[in-house]
Amino acid sequence: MSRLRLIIPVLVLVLSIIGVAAPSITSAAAGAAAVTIHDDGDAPTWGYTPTSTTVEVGQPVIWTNSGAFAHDAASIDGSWKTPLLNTGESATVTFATPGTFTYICTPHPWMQATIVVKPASVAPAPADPTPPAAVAPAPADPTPPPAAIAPAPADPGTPADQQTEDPADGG
Ligand SMILES: [Cu+2]
Repeated sequence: MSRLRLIIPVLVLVLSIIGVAAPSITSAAAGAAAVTIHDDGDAPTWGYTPTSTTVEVGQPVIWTNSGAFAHDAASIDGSWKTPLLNTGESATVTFATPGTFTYICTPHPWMQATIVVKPASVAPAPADPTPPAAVAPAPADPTPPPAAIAPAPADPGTPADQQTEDPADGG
């Protein structure tokens, strides 16, 4: 019984951990690619990080201006352009067709980087998947304990009380 007394609290603990600490990973921009706009240092070093970003069709790209000046991202073929972003602002562009787009910052055209858009490889995941059913924990020890070893029966051939005459007695 001492074993059961140990297993039950452990099971309760495991279940509570599963229930409380199950990670719920939710992100508004799930799957988005992030590009940081920076303008620290000399102007010629201003730019985008990373300088080449690869996404799939339908996967958003988010530009965030971490610099002190206003910047944008504008495709040199004119097909798309973000608003002018002030410090801390961001803009999202989602590409509907594959292609390679070199883009620049309109006020600072030496700032340049590339977006590569590939065809979508898989069907988009559902927006709100139902959470998976909780998995019941496996029993701690599924094998039954070995059968108790029955005590050997008392030897029936041994007389319980054998009286012997002591020949020395009264001789
Ligand atoms: Cu700029």
